[in-house]
Order: sequence, then C-alpha cells, then structure tokens
Amino acid sequence: MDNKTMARLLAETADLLEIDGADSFRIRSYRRAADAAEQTTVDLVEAASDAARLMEIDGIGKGMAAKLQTIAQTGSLEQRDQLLAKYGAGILDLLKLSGMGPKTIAFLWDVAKIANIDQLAEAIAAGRLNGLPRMGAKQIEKLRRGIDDFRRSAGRFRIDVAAEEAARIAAYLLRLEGIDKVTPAGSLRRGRETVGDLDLLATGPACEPGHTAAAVEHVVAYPGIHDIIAKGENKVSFNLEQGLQVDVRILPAASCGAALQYFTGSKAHNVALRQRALKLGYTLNEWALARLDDGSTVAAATEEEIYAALGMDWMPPEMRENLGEIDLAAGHKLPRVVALGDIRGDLHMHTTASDGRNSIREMAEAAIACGYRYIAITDHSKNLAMTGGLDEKRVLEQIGQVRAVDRALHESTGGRIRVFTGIEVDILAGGAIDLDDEVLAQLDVVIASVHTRFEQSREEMTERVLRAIENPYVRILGHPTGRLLLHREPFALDMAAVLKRAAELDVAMEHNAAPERLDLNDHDLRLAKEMGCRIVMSSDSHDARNLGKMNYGVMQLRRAWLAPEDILNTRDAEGFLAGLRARP
Ligand code: DGT
Ligand code: CA
Ligand code: CA
Ligand code: ZN
Repeated sequence: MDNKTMARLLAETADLLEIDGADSFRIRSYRRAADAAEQTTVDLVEAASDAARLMEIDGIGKGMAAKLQTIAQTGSLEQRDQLLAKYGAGILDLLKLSGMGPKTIAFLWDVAKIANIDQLAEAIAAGRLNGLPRMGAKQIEKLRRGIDDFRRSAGRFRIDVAAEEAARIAAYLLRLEGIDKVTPAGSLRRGRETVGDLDLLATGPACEPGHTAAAVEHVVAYPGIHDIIAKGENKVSFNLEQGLQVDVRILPAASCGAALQYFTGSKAHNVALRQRALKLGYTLNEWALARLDDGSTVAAATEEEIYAALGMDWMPPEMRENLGEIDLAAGHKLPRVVALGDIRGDLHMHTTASDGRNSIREMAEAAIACGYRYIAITDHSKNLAMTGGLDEKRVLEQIGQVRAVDRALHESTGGRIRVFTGIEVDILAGGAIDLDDEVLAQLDVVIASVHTRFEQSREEMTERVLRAIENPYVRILGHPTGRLLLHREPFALDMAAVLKRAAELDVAMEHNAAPERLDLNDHDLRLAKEMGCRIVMSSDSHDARNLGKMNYGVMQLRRAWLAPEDILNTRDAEGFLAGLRARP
C-alpha cells in the first residue's frame, strides 16, 4: 500500500458516494483527503500508526485520519466496498469514459440500471437512451466513441505506471539472498508508450537450474499479487490488483544475455534477427546463439556478444522494432540517439500563477537540481479560465517576476541557470491566439496549444492549427495532437500538412514528455525530422517534482532515432534561443 493507492481508494469512494447521491459535504471531504494523499510527502502507511500525525497534513481531518488508518490496516474501505457491492465493480470503468462523470452515471443507473460498459454499449445499440433527458444524439455519439476508445486500450497500461510497478517488484525480489539482479525486458525496456504486460528477468545464485525453488516461492509471496496465473521452475506469471500481468523469469547467469535479447523483443525484431542467424549457420533462442551443425554455444552471456557474433553493433532497445535497425547495425551505421543527459533545458512548465503547484523560484531551483541550464515559465493564458490562465496584464506582471528570479539566481548560483519568460497560449476554435501580439512580442518562449473543441473535423482542426502557427510570435506548437494516453484519442489533424508548414515557418514541434501525453508520438517525431522540423522536448510540469521526469520522453525520441542535434534543447541557452523562430 502506497500513498497513490490510498489516494485512488479515497477518490473512488468519493465518486461512488456521488453516484449514490450522498450529501456533498461528505463527498468533498473524501475528495480533499484524496488530493492530500496524492500530494503529501509524508509516507501515509508509516504515519498511520498515529492519527495526530495524519491530521497535521493539510486536508485531513479527524474523520479522514481514521479512514486512512483503516486503509493502512485492512487495505480497503468499508464505504467503498459496500457501494461496489451495490453497483458492481464495472461502475468504476464507466468513470473512465470521456464525458462521463458521477452525475451522468447516477442518472443512467436511475433510468436504466446501467452499471458497466457492456450494459451501456448494449443500451446505446438498442436505442434505449434515445429521447432521454440530457441524452441528445451528440452526447450518445460521444459515449459510443468513448466506449470504442476504452475497449481499444483495455488491458494496456501507461509506461510510467508499468515502470513504477516494475521498480517495486524488483526491489522486493532483490530482498531474497540469491537474487542479484532484476531487469525489465519487453515493451517497457523498449520504451513503448503503453505496456501490455511486464516482463522481468531475475538472475543470481538462486536462479541457477535445479536450485530455483526458493526464488519461485519468494516471487509467489509478493504482497501485491491478486492471482497467480502460472508457476513453474523458471517462470512465474501473476496479475497485480489493478489487472497488470507480470511474467517473472528466473534465469541462469550463463544465458542472461540471450534471455534479455529474446524477451526484450520486439517480436518483429527477433524474427528478423533469427533469420539473419540462420543465414550465418546459427540458431538463436532465449538460451543462446548456437551453431546449427553441432549445437555448441557461440554467445549467450551478454547482448553485446550475441549481436557481435551476428556481425552487428549493439543497439538501444528503443530501436528494436524491425524498422531498418538490423541493416544499420550490420553496416556499423547506427545513429547516436539522444540520451537524458543531453537535455539541457525544460521549456514548458506551469506555476501557481495558473494551475501549477510551485512558484517560479521553486521551479527554477528544482531545475538546477536536475542539472538544467535554462527553463521557461509557460503558464496558461486567459482562455483557460478554470486554470487561472493569465490575461495580458498578468503576463506583463509575470515577466517582471521571472526576470527578478533570473537575476537573483544568476547572482547566487554564479550563472548556473537562466529563466526565460514564456506562456502557453490557447489556440481558439478558429485558430486565433487568445492574447494580444504586443504582449507575445515581449516573451522568450511562446507555446501555442489546443485545449478545447477537440471534436472539430479534420479540415477544421488542420485549418485552426495552421492559422495559429502563422502568428509570427508562436515559436513552439505544444502537445500537437492533444491525446491523453488510454484516455483521449488524438484529435483529427493532417499532421503532414502541419509539419510541412511548421518547417517552413521555423515553428518547433513539442515532444511533450508528460507520461500521460508523450505527444508527438514516435512515428510523428520521425516524420517531423524527415520534414525538417525543429523539435523541443519539455516536461509540461505542473509540480516541481516532475521536472526531472523526462526519461519516458527521451525513450520516444530514441524510438524515433533522433540524435542530440535534432533536439533544440540539447543546445546551450544561447544556441537554444537562436534555434527558435526569429522574431518579426
Ligand atoms: P506488450 O507486453 O504487449 O507491451 O509487448 P511485449 O513486446 O512486451 O510483448 P510480450 O510481453 O508478449 O513478449 C515479450 C518479448 O518476448 C517480446 O517483445 C519478444 C519475445 N517474444 C514473445 N513471444 C515471442 C515469439 O513468439 N517469438 C519471438 N521471436 N519472440 C517472442
Ligand atoms: Ca510485455
Ligand atoms: Ca509477457
Ligand atoms: Zn497544454
């Protein structure tokens, strides 16, 4: 049990209470506690031994402190369990549909006893929602699309969620003496934006053939297991509570490299590699690269040896999708792809001026801790009123504040960091920018993003974005497809047309590295490079703690084979500014 899980249980309870029509005061207290649990740096399980300590946390009163203690002790909450028993666990899936909130769900339950996605889909197909209040044709169509999206992404998990689970399991496995190393393989190691299941490889003395019993027993005793799917001498598969499947393989050190290569995949890469091996007179499987004639092992202990024996250079896992990397590696012509350490600045972040959690100064200090040499403060603009977006007057005030922090830090840190002024402006439905040009002209970094009216047609949206980048002050197009992984599909857009025009205008394309976005995706990043676009990677942090989290974004850049010189913010501060679109 960790803080995040506790926060989720509280938030789900709030949603369920709202569906159930509980009084709003009670619902609010659960929501506040969920937010508090999400944000606090206090380890809640540890603090749960003392209610007074829990109550010191902002947003947690006496009642909620007791609830947290119950969760810490029992792993669940009676209110939640009762409501789930009443409505069924599938009711929580309904909340994941876009456009669906507790009020709509309560309504659907009241009028049609709909309590899960299948029942909703069935009711729509049978026309049973037609003519109901609040259920116009548009709303029904939206729900239908939401169901499609849900079903398409069901069973996959965001890469950061998978990586956190992998780290937790690895830490647990390493507690057994005899397990020395746990390495993630599969799509997680390749940096795919979503992960179907986790593949973990364990090695050490307790993993050698004939001696794996203790290791197997240790794996099956992992406290996060919901149910065990399979248990053998060198493999255990299980499901975690939220449905993520985990395959743990227990491997002898001698075939570690072969196993890592095999289970990293991708399948397409492996198939092509095996064909190459056959042509050279070898067989390749998860145990070894071996000679076809006498079966003797050629290479097995490391990936490097295996690739070398096949006449190839080792390549980063992100490149292994059979998209031409095998020939490049055989010709010793692999590109040097960008790494996290190449990134020198972060150009998209929010502060308390709009919907961020930290001040300008706190963001800058966190950036120094990450080793960055420059950042830009880019709060939302006035069209996003619910985020507290800045109007022209507040932008001008903030410019002064940013410059003051820049000067102060310049002196106190000996020029360690530069803080650029900036804004993330809204692209309005017709393509206009929501702030005046005179104000934009005074900012270093102007990111323009679509945050509303995602349902426009492909023609409308393409026109809208093209018009926005014609504004001479727009320097970066933010999260260009608007997608939220497993939650909201990208909006319809003629990407090739946008990239072509952006390249002509010197507008940089953002790779938004927030793990729920990863936007542009790997495919479009590759296209962006081919079309000659400049690219900037940013964290889009709303919290100083997220500034360092660009590793999943870096993996997408590497999946697109991008080199450091393809990314503007691998340059120093002057080089970065010079690489942005020139001011009119
Ligand atoms: P996922 O789990 O859907 O996100 O994607 P992966 O790539 O992790 O796929 P998974 O978990 O089914 O298999 C892990 C790796 O094991 C895969 O990338 C390559 C290898 N592998 C699995 N099945 C086969 C197979 O039938 N042939 C070959 N050559 N490799 C396989
Ligand atoms: Ca997998
Ligand atoms: Ca697997
Ligand atoms: Zn945005």
